[in-house]
Amino acid sequence: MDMMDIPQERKLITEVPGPKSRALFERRAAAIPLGVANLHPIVTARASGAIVEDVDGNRLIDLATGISVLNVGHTPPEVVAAAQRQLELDTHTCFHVTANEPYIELAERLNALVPIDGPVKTMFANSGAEAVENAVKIARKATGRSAVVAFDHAFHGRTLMGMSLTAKVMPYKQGMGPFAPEVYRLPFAYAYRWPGGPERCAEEALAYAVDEMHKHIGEDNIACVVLEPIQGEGGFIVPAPGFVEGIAEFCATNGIVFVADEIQSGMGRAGRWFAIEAEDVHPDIVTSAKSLGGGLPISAISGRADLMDAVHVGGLGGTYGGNPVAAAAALAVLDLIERDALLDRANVVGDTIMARLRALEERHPQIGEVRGRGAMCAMELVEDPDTKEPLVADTMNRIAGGALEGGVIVLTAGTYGNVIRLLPPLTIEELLLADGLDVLEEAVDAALG
Ligand code: PLZ
Repeated sequence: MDMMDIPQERKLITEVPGPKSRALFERRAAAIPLGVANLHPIVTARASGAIVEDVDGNRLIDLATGISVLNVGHTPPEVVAAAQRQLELDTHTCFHVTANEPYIELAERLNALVPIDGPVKTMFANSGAEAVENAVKIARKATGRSAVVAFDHAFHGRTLMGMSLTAKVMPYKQGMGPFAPEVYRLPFAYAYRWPGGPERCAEEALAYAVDEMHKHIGEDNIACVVLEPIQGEGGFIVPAPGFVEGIAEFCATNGIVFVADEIQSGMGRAGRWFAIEAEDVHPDIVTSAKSLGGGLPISAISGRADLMDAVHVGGLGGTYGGNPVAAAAALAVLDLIERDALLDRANVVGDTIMARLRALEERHPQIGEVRGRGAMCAMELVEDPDTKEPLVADTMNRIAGGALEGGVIVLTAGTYGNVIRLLPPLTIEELLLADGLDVLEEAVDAALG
């Protein structure tokens, strides 16, 4: 066992949050702006595998993984060692000044992995938002067009273009406009809430989108469509079958760049390297981030070589993009996903979670829908299954807060904040996952009565 390994067991030695977390949160309140939110009032001391140990010594089961960043688990020794090795060799020269091998090798690895047809090239940035920004820049330069299409319930980041593409106004946009121009929003094929019912969702959403792109935007004006193959922040919305394919076909026919934002859904989370692989669709550009770096900040923009090379020399980049330490960590992450067959594990973990959520759904009519792919699973909660009115925030907080008090970290999501999403490490041990789900189940039972 590695020196820093933490036993993979839930263990509560104080109430949660404990006194040390509470004291640090007082300092935090004085030193850090209100706008930077915390979902849980916990301060981390260290983390390993699927366990987060807080400053009070409590060991919490992490079913949130820093919002989909630790698909390979916290601090796996291979990733830590790769980053440490690179730290001692070279931390930064800036790729624009002198290149480094991890950047080049990671580009080669991703070029071979992304489900894009033909030759592929990849560049790196630091965050998901920056990846989306670059995808739009490349699509605009390559097409000579300016319009960008995004969807209801989408999340693409907090920078100006990212925020403009993001759907939800509170908390992400309120009072922070004006937003980037030439962004158009279309309905997403959200079967559970589709007015005409789930059976008609894909067909109607697609017909509406195509008509809108033709009549109101003009296909010849559209540089790119940016789409999450499974929406993340929006509530783990799996698009109704056929919708994504139809959008991709419309893009291909009309010279529109199809961008799959895989920042949350990629790197094995949905049981495939990239969630879009379930759709029989070949995107033109794929954005990756989060679990790519296994905890270190790095994002990737992979695209058809002809598009990527449409930008003139010097038109892309940034000081830290593809930082060698983060790139070395990312290479170790890709190795781990391959070595430990984590795509298969994602499906096993997902089956376990789905079975438990479905059993809960039987007991509680307020669980309106259980959905997901691979280990990207969620339940949407409502006040009443007929009206589908979202469950009130207070009850949602009791579920997430109840789980935390029991030693399990879960996340909410959704435009209406009424979704519990589960993002455990793909490496989580079965017994630990079962224990975490027991605690969640108790919290749901207590909150829903
Ligand atoms: N695209 C699909 O999920 C980040 C946001 C957390 P950054 N999602 C977590 C928060 O409250 O800000 C995300 C995403 C998709 C883009 C992004 C943006 O990635 O690395 O946070 O910039």
